[in-house]
Amino acid sequence: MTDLRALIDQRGLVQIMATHSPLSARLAEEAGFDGLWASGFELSALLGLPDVSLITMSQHLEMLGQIQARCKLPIVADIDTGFGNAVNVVFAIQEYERAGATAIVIEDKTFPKVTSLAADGRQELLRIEEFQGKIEAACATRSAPGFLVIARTEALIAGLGQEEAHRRARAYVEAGADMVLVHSKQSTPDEIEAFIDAWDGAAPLVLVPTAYPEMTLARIRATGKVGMVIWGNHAIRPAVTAMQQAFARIIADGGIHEVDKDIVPVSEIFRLQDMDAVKKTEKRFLR
Ligand code: SPV
Ligand code: MG
Repeated sequence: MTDLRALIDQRGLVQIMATHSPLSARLAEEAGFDGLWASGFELSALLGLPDVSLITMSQHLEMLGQIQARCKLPIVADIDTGFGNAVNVVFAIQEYERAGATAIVIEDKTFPKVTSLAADGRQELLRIEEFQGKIEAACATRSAPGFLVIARTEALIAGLGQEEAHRRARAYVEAGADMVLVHSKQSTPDEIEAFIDAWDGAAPLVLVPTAYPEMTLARIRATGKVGMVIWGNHAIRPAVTAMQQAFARIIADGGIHEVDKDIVPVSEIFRLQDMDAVKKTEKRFLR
């Protein structure tokens, strides 16, 4: 398991791809991403549920464990609000470290939370002091020094403005956060770039540019203040696009004869399932 902190020190900026399954994790690894985002949004969507604190810690940990068993990339776990107060955070950190996470992101919303990018989402934030307690609890509980505690502020998402976002980000770094994720749902990078410009660099920032896709990797790197970019839901959305298109074509074409040439062959799925290993095992042990 790679030490993400060391990787960020070495590279300056790492790219983390969203995932919801061992299969999507393996594809992200083969594509060359530096790590995985064990996304609550993606797992909720996979289960056909809205991302409003419905999935349990056990469900999320199970996904993480399954991914970890099949993929070597470091995992950044999206632990939402930490499943309760600081007491719950202590328990969660123990569980996520045991499950093999390299980092956690914890957000300053109240439980149950509402997904950030919903147009009219009900966004309520915790008192700063209470969230500082959760950050301190996470830092005091981790056992691996390389385990990153990333504080996520939803101040811009909640419409509280730049000043409040900075006040919160600074307070979370004072509480011990290694990095600060600042989230925005504006459709242009203006809001996030204004935040970055005024940031004193007390800790590296983390961005999730889903809503403002013109914020390219080069543009993010040029700020010099961002250590991690999370491509937040880019495993589940391309999967949905691909399935919608293929399913519609099968209905329209009256069979799979047309679509077949545009999808991976079954042999590619065998490769991703490690069927070769099964063959070797058969040869060695089946008598
Ligand atoms: C997630 O992927 O679960 C996130 C990112 O938290 S977002 O959905 O943009 O809030
Ligand atoms: Mg989430």
